[in-house]
Amino acid sequence: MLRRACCSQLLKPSRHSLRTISSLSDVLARGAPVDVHPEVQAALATRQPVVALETTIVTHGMPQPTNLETARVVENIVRSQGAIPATMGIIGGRIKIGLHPNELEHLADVGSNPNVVKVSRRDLGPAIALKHDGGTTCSTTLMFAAMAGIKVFATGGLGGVHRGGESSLDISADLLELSRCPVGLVSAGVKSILDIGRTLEYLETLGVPVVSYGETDDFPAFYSRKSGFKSPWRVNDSGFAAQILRSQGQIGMSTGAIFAVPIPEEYEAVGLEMQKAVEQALEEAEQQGVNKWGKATTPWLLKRVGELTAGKSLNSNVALIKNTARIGGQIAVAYSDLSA
Ligand code: PSU
Ligand code: MN
Repeated sequence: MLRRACCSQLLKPSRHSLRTISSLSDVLARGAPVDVHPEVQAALATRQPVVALETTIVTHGMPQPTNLETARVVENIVRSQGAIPATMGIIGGRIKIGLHPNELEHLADVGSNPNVVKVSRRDLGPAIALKHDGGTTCSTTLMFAAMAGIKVFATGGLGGVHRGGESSLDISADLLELSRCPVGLVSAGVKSILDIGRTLEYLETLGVPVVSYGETDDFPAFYSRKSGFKSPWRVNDSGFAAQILRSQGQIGMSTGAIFAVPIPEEYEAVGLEMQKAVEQALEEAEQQGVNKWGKATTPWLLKRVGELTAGKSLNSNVALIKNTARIGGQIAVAYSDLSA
């Protein structure tokens, strides 16, 4: 009897040992400052589809007032697909899983609140303890989604290995987080401010599948539908995307996945112009030593590309995130259909 109990224990590792992120109930039981929006809570309790959304794009990625307008539109697009949006953020040191409209407005009003922090994983403890406001990067949005059991996260651009990253070691925490959060991240690929080849290599090392979503296996480069690199996998249907997430979960993998959705075709023409601006911004950053500023590098480059393209990059940015929100909503719906 004793041996039997022992063996079955070996065969049945506790749920806990498979998890790298605490569940929301454990986090709340430990008294962590986390507020879940009632609508999100109700959706999670009844296994309705939910899509996580980030807010670094609101606080550090887009200028006012486009930042707030886009965040609202993106929430509505998620709803139009039959899913509930959960926009993440940090307000006064409290983690928000789903923001109330006034909280989203508060975070977006960076003019009145210039100290709002870009909160990546390493910033989370300090931002909570020191009661800061913060926009969540992909890394912290992934963490909160995993905590809450949200399976899909839609955004524009993911962080990656910066150019020269092989010596500077400037590699976004987003990548490592994708290896420990079982969440499908829907994005328009990574921007060519990054080293796209090394970003894909690093994701392979971390065991994170990169899946092109659509008609080709080209890995998109944010403003442009092609980066010159291929994704190792492709799907063209939300059901298959959802099945990938479910399969990973069934075999106990804690890994997420990247679904790379190219920018709509009508924006492709300006992609070349964007590319020139990206190269110029990178040169300027190098000359001015922006790379030495760490977390400010990405926001600085995004802002400079916007200036150099007289706002055209912003139009593209809005268009591609609307698109990823739509697909994200569809994948979330397909995932909850699978588990129904
Ligand atoms: N890329 C974009 N727009 C963005 C970001 C990246 O095109 O707004 C943001 C995302 O929140 C991403 C973060 O998670 O920047 C990555 O920053 P870093 O490279 O410092 O990790
Ligand atoms: Mn960095």
